Amino acid sequence: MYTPVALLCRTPARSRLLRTKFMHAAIPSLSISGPAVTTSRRFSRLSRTSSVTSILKAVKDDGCVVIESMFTPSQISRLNKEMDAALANVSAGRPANANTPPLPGGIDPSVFGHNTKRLGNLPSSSAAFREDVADSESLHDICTGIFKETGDYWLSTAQMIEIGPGSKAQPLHADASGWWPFWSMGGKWTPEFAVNFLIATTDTTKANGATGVVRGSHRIKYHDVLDDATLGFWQFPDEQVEQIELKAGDCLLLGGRIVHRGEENKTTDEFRRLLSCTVISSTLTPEEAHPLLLERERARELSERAKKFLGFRELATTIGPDVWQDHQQGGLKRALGF
Ligand SMILES: O=C(O)CCC(=O)C(=O)O
Ligand SMILES: [Fe+2]
Repeated sequence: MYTPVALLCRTPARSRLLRTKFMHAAIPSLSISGPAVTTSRRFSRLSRTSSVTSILKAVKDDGCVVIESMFTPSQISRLNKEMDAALANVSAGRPANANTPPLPGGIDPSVFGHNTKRLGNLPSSSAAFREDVADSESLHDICTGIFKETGDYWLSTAQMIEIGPGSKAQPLHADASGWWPFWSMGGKWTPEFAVNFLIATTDTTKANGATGVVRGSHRIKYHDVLDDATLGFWQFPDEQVEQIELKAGDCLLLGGRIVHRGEENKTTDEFRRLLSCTVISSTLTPEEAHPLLLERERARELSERAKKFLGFRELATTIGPDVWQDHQQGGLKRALGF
């Protein structure tokens, strides 16, 4: 299924028909089950030392959770230094995949933010990413809990998103929608299979584009709204989009279903930075081909769990065979020589 998020965020267009439908969508009725949507309660703000159980509960109940100080000031400053250098070579108003052809009609700047820079392939460009993020104890503890029903997990894509002054809001979307199970889950419960760790490397504020989320949208019943030919189920009035401000080092963990967007940067001089780190079940294919892109000499230095996270090890699934295997030479460790 072609989805707006695939068009707007990361992937080139595949289905002209569905894209055309989306572009002309009217605002449809929206079906959110469960308690009435209310903006009076804050989203949970937990911390690096909070129990994984409490973090998972918050994601299940609210669709997202803030994990305060998940990264230390020195980790963030190291990351930012590397990003300063890497972002200097990135053009604004383009998707993270610099090879993606421009969208028809010259709409790239409005879709990707005319003053927004996106940088992918972070394992290759950042030692801080390889050592502090891909090997983060909290990230792995949380992922182990989140993906326990389906097995192992790996990195789909990591992107630095720097929203510059004047960039408009990104289109609303849900991150798990890039994978087929999202569209077939209907009203039934399915385990999380794609989550996003949005790690602030600058403070994010309502003025400079702090991520906006739609409360209750993780309960949209897609089997109902997909019958609506307008495909406008991610269109919400601005009043329903609540911005979640973060301090540098905080992480906004999004479950795969919650509808959200990077917001407009209304400042004249602030560059909002967020590292978007999408992690998926081992049963799904990642967006970036990390093990084919990262130089072997760098991969060799990774911790065991970071090797697995970036695709240099086999991955277990709970109901099928292990995936990403070497069937002949005694495992990837042996085949790779590290
Ligand atoms: O920039 C943001 O605040 C949100 C980014 C986002 O939605 C994504 O990376 O999927
Ligand atoms: Fe997103």
